[in-house]
Amino acid sequence: MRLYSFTVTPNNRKVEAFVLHYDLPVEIHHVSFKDRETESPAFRAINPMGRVPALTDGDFKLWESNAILTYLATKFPQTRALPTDPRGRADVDRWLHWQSCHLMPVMGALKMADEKDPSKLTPLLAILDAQLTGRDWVTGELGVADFAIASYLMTKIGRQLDYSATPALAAWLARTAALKGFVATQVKQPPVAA
Ligand SMILES: N[C@@H](CCC(=O)N[C@@H](CS)C(=O)NCC(=O)O)C(=O)O
Repeated sequence: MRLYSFTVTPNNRKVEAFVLHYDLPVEIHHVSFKDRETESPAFRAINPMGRVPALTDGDFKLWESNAILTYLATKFPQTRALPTDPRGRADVDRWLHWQSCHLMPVMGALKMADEKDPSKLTPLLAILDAQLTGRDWVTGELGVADFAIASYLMTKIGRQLDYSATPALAAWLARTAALKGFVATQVKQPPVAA
């Protein structure tokens, strides 16, 4: 299995951190944007969107970071990172969609804005804090939702937010940041392309 990645962005970091946390047998290849690798026909044959992360498993090609997370968790059930019962799985899917449909767009808009107004994130952080109150992890056990959401709150903007009004979230973020995979992917600069 081969993961095409670029550690520094949250969508890439969530998958790399997952692979490294569970020591999965996945080769991580850091793409070179400088060499326009993602524009090459070879890469477009893997992901026609020309984006990372992307995964190959034999002749199977997969892109979209959350789909890659759930594929890896399914392929490696020893991770216990994805429930198999319908309600447990739906709960995880809910939080993955929340990350991509709500958290990511608001954080993306904040990143692009000339005048940053982090209060736009307040309702979302309150919802996540309520979910984490009385729980160590987003869906109970450590799993893919933690990797998907935490990677966004570890970005530059995420690190600058004030979490004093969301103590359960703050404690969870500290727990996730201490996970082996997140420690291993804690880079400030893009990795040097091989
Ligand atoms: N929804 C996709 C987003 C993938 C994405 O936009 N990747 C960015 C890095 S985070 C990328 O490859 N950008 C390069 C480009 O747009 O050329 C996912 O979650 O995997």
